Amino acid sequence: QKKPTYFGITPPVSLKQPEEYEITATQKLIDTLANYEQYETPEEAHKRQIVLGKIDQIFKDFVLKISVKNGLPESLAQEVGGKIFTFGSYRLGVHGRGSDIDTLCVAPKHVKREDFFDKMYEILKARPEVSEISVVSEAYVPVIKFVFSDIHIDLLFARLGESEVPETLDLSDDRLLRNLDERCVRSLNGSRVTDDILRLVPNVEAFRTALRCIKVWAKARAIYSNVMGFFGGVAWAIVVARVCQMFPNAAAGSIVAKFFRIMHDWDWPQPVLLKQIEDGPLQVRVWNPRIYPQDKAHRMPVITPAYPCMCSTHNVTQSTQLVQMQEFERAAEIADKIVVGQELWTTLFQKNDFFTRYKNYLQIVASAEDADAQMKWGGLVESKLRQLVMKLELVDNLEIAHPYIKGFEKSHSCQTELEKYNAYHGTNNTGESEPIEPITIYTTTFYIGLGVMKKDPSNPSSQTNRQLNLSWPISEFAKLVKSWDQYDVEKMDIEIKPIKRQDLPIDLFDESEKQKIIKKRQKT
Ligand code: 3AT
Ligand code: MN
Ligand code: MN
Repeated sequence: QKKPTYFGITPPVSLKQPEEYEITATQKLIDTLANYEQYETPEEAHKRQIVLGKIDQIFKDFVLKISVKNGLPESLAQEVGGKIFTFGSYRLGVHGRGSDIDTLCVAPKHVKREDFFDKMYEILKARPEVSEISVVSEAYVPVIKFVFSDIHIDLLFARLGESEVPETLDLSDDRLLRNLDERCVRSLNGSRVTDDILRLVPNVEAFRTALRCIKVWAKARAIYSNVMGFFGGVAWAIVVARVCQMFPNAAAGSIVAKFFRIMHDWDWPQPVLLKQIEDGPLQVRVWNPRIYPQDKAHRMPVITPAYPCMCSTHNVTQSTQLVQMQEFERAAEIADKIVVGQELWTTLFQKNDFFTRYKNYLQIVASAEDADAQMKWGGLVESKLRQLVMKLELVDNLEIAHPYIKGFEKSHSCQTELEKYNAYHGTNNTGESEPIEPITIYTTTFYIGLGVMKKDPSNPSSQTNRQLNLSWPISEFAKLVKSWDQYDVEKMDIEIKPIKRQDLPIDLFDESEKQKIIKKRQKT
């Protein structure tokens, strides 16, 4: 069988070489991204390499130490190896100055998970370059997080079934996954997916520039968050890679312009694939909407290329899909003009208008009386917020429940009953109040924009009853988050209430927006 000479599951759409104007537009894109501080300096790049080299050495020393401890003669222990791999934005070559380095440590069979999360942690902690170190060994993907000479590192661990891990090891072989602990399979996955993406694009440089552009755009437009139901880093990388496959010779600027149109016109829920989904040696589920009802429910499936293939966008809801489609449409119109020189790239990156777009919002305040508890509680509420969105989507007359991509954290030192009340309820009430024992309350506040259905002129009754009844979604959501096994009724609370646009806290806006908002509010 003859191997196809192209990347992807269909032949390219066009093999056209870029025109002069497309090369110009791409150069302007690179300049604009540089102005947005998206590229690190050569010194910073060099520093990252030094840090990675040190971590590699620390890990190899650690593997050697464990091997000797396990009774291996020193001479043999020198041979067992151990290798680090990077993944995430650094591996893709689209990282910014503040990005972390996502690093996977691969060890031979006799190095146990506990060894890594105890001993390797101790060794790192003792290094003078290391600060802010913490272990999350119970997570879905266990990780050691730390800062090494000012560079943030996420360190994952996988233990293979072999007795040696040579420097030549390649993680692409599916057979490596046999008989591995599930946590190891998950830890290997990030690296296998990024490597596959790079292997499956025809022109890596064009892909990188296009993806950098899409990341800046998606963050500015507030549609970059897997947790909240939008595409996350992996999904954005895959969809950009797919468009690169369709136009192997196109310049990055044109790939971006085509990208928005293609995403907008895509026949969702047809999946975005970089290669055919394949079966493999594990007893794990591979994405398949014909077999699994959950998979069939995915609205905008973007499938990871490495076995076992998974949907990176299972969190997308009716509302977040609608928001993304609106953004694709806006961006397509702007990008078409940019490519022919009639518009600037900065127009594409204009900040979203989330906090002025809707007349009504839902405000969700998660609070606790100590910072540590609030970190966990705020995280739990965030991870469940999509459930609230999906319940809101069922409310009569509600067209869209649009979650903002991040929560806002605040600490409030309270001296009076009223201040305490305000902190818990996200209000700003004033008046006389009893002094209390001073207390600090920590809050994380989330917002969901509520778009009401347009009036239907052909149906007069639709104009009368336009009240939104939100009580069921609100009470159900409160019940859901409070059923968390670490919920502490004494220390934690949640307040969910509708809030009008003009009552949104002013600190949601940046300095340039504030003046305008204040003036507008004084008028009404
Ligand atoms: P940055 O430049 O670092 O902001 P990134 O794409 O590298 O962008 P992350 O470092 O957050 O983003 O994530 C890198 C990869 O790690 C993406 C995904 O494969 C994995 N990952 C991130 N967060 C989680 C998580 N909570 N659980 C499991 N895997 C995760
Ligand atoms: Mn990263
Ligand atoms: Mn990371």
